[in-house]
Amino acid sequence: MDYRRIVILTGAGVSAESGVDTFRDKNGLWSKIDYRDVATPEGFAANPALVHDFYNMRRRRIAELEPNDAHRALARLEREFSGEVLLVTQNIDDLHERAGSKNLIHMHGEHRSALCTHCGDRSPWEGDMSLETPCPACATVGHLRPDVVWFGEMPYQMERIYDALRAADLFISIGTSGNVYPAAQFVQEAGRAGAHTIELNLEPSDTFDDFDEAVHGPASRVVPSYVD
Ligand code: BV8
Repeated sequence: MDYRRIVILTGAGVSAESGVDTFRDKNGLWSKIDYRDVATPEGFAANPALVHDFYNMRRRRIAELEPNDAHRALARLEREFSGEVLLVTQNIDDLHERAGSKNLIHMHGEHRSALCTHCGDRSPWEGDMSLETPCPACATVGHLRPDVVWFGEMPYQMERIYDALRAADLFISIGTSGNVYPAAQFVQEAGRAGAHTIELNLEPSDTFDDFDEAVHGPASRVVPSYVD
């Protein structure tokens, strides 16, 4: 069957071989710091300096890294495929863009964006951020935060994502452990719509049983061999 509408979901595993930390692998970020302290609104309210340090460290790290063959294969698929490809990423890094992907949704936000809790402005952002940093739009100080979606916050563009899942005939999940909702439910949504569902991951994810098909191995090898 040749597909017309593909939805792809990526997680930290697609960027792992570029050097981006994953979260739940044995040396992942959540083994070093409690997610409640740095990836929740409560954590930010309690200790904004700690949260800014956490995201400043990740922003600096991402700036040094390059896309890998998995990112490049997904950008090629979008360029060369005659139907539609929507790439939904849980990642806050910009490696998909830097590889050439354009039809892309960062459902958990982006490291290179700042959100002002005073005026609501979202601005492109480079470099470190702190409570002393003025908002680029309203110039107030003490209201700037990383423009990422923390636990308990609504992910971005959910309506657009669900519309695409319900119209998809192919759903490919790449490099995600299937631990975090609502992303972990996307495979079921696409499956209910009749899409063929595939997991491309280093190892079986927590939602492995929800997929029609799976290929396990490193993304930089498995993704090009699957999409090219
Ligand atoms: C929300 C911030 C509601 C950004 C992150 C049921 C339904 C709905 C919600 C919930 C639910 N049950 C629980 C919830 C609440 C919660 C949740 O899911 N909790 C979990 C812990 C149970 N969800 C939420 O709070 C979400 N919001 O539901 O809002 C709402 C409704 C109305 C109004 C308001 C709110 C928000 C979730 C977003 C949280 N933000 N981070 C950042 O700092 O980056 S979470 C964090 O996990 C990242 O965003 C990350 O992207 C995400 C998923 O992790 P993965 O990408 O999968 O990474 P992980 O390390 O886990 O796995 C990596 C995988 O790659 C592994 O499988 C590994 O084997 C593989 N791999 C490794 N190397 C390679 C590889 N694969 C291939 N090649 C390799 N080389």
